[in-house]
Amino acid sequence: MKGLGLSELKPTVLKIGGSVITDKGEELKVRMQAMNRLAEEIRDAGVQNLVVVHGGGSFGHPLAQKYAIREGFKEKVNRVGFSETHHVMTVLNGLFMDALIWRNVPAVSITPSSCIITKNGRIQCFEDAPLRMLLKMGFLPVLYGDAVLDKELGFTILSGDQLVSVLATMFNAERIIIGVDVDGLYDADPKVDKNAKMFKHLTLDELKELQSKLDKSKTYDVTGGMFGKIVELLPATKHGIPVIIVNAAKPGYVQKVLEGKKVKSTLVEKE
Ligand code: IP8
Repeated sequence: MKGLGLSELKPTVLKIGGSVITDKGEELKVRMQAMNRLAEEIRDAGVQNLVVVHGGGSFGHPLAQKYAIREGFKEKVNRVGFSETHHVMTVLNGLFMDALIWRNVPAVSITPSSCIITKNGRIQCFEDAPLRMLLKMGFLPVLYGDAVLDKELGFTILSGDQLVSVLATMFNAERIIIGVDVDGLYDADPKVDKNAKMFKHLTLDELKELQSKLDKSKTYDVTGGMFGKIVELLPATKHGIPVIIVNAAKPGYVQKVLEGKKVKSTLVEKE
């Protein structure tokens, strides 16, 4: 295994949004068809050096909200809430792992709460040796947004987006692919605003400008966390890692982007 640094591997980091693999309209409802299709797309694209991160959707989020896990440890009841939130994420992850492994993908799950500790919600410790070794050996590591321990708060929620950004920067990723349930990044929520304009290409400066405008925009608050994603991904973009935002709910799109082919999407680059 000597002489195979991760900077040479330059992995691709792929995020699959929780809204793609679960139905956010109903608690604990998985979209098994989408999950199976995405597992096939990942297998067929055959990308070497890939890390997958998935979101929480209707598994992690309702429980995290019910017990206010993000705000930290307060009382006994939210301690059980932490366990429940983490547990349902392992269930969702297990379903995705099934879909991948049954299709012959050498995927291995890495539990974020077992290797990451945050401080005020930001990743502070990351025991990444197993992840590095898995990548070097040609496995597909799969991580997810999780309920994690936090040095200040006791515990909190770590979003898959922060994880993607940190992983990509740590491993000097070749690119980040963000699979969501809309076609790319818009200036308003395309699900409620017919006139929402999609960006095909954004530079870091344009993105920052957009961020300051959108900050004041109430409409954008309802875009299913898209704005939060951008804020999380800014450090990786600054690092020079291109980010492609693509519709993972549309069959074949993720596969094509993984294969380096062009599809309708938003590309965010440093310049
Ligand atoms: O869906 C959050 O991950 P995200 C995970 O990537 C939990 O924001 C546990 C709510």
